[in-house]
Amino acid sequence: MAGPSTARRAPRTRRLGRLDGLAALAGLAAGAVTLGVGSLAALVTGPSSDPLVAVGAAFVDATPAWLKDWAASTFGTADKAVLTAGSVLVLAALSALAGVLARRRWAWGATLVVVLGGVAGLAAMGRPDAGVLAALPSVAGAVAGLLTLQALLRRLPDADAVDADVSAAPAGPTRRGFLVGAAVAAGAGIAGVALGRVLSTTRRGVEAVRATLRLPAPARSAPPVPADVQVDAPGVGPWQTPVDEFYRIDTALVVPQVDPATWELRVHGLVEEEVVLTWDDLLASDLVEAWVTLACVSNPVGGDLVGNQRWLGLPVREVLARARPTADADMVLSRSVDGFTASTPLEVLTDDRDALLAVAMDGEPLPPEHGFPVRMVVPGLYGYVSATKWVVDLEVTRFDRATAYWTDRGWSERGPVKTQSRIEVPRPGTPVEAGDVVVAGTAWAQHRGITRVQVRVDEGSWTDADLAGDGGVDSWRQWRWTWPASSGEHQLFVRAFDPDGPQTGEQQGEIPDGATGYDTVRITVT
Ligand SMILES: Nc1nc2c(c(=O)[nH]1)N[C@H]1C(S)=C(S)[C@@H](COP(=O)(O)O)O[C@H]1N2
Ligand SMILES: [Mo]
Repeated sequence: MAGPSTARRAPRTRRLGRLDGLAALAGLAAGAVTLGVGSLAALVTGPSSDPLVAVGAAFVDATPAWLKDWAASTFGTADKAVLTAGSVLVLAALSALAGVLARRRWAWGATLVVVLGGVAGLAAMGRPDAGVLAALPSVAGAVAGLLTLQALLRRLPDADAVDADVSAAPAGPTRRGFLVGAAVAAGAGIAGVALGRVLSTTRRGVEAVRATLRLPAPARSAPPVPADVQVDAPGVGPWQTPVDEFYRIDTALVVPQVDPATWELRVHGLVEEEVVLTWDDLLASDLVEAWVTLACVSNPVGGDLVGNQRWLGLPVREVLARARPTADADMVLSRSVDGFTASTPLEVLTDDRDALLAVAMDGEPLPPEHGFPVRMVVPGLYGYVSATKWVVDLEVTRFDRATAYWTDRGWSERGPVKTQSRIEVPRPGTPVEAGDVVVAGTAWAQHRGITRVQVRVDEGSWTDADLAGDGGVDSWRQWRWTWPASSGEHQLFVRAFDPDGPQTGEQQGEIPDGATGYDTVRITVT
């Protein structure tokens, strides 16, 4: 039975448990200080050297394609925020553990902190744009974290005082004193992270440079857009996608900040002559303007990872002509400042289409998240094999010699856009009344052009829809059909034609080279 000694041991265990709780708090506070110092130090060494960013980016690159796909389809474009939140949670757990270990034996906790700092430092050094000091923020952060942890653990009340109120244990460290110290450290760390994030986007003044840039007038303007490209049907999206609504897809956790003054494009590999193009060279060249619809290979049937815009840029073939590719070359591997790569067939970049090194969208310098200062835009190809943002390098090579970012993750090495169409009105689930109902949407077959769109109701036959004005073969085309709707449950289907015939109705998912199948909506007619 419980004697006096066991009666005393139980509360002592509880007191030790509370000490572990306080030690975990010390660990959390030290973790926050680590991130804060790391984030501030990264202001000097570059955004990708921020420990949290570096680890997240390395994780993104190491993620298997199926997991990335699942994350993108589950969280959509919030996948980056989810990744950051997940990393912070894991880091918080490890920090708390470091605190608990360090209280028992300093060397254990310290080792964990050093290992975490080392992993972050290595991840930062492994980023494609890493500078020589890339590991510095992680190292500085780990040192600051260790000092914080040590200072806080010294302020831990001893086991017997942990429960005592202040007046009962006036001499030694108190619980309240410890909590104040931990809160101050954690607050300082979080403030450091916030300040680092805010300053990193303004510090280099790339946004300021962008705001004052003057772009030259095009040497060749885009052909005038017919007045009737926008179909007369409320609810159909704009033919010209507003820049701030243009979909964004990339692997960058922080938007790369590239100063045009230091931007260079190196063209090398299987060429007679290496070429280095500066921003001034680029702007001094004859720039052309073109309407091009950009689409993502991950766009599901009926999806909205597609947009149409007016781009200004230098045809890639002009730059390639200066470099003179050798006869055995068949591919150009474009590379962005953050290491993303795309493999584009050489023939697509040298034929007469408007494959551009683009500097503007809708007449304004590219927004940073769309590739400022220079990106590629290639009519007819999905973005993952052509539309490299923040592009800094073109390696002329061969498909049997080099592979690109998404090809290494299971996607096709070539990505011509598949002919697609979607129904935008009526929206699924909206009740409509029997009678004439406007059915309308958009179709695209970049660089081939949409020649016809047909609609089908239930198992009926295909009927031609009216096509809106034609903005050119590289742009999408809107369509409209008046449906004599009878009451009941109905299902509408759409299909588009390019000069080679109708799109396929065979259903395929996005992997490995783009989804196919008919877009469809179910409508209840009353
Ligand atoms: N540097 C870089 N460029 C990139 C990508 C990327 O991850 N990194 N993603 C590509 C993909 S998959 C697509 S669909 C387009 C999207 O361009 P947007 O974000 O301007 O719409 O950019 C392409 N260019
Ligand atoms: Mo994409």
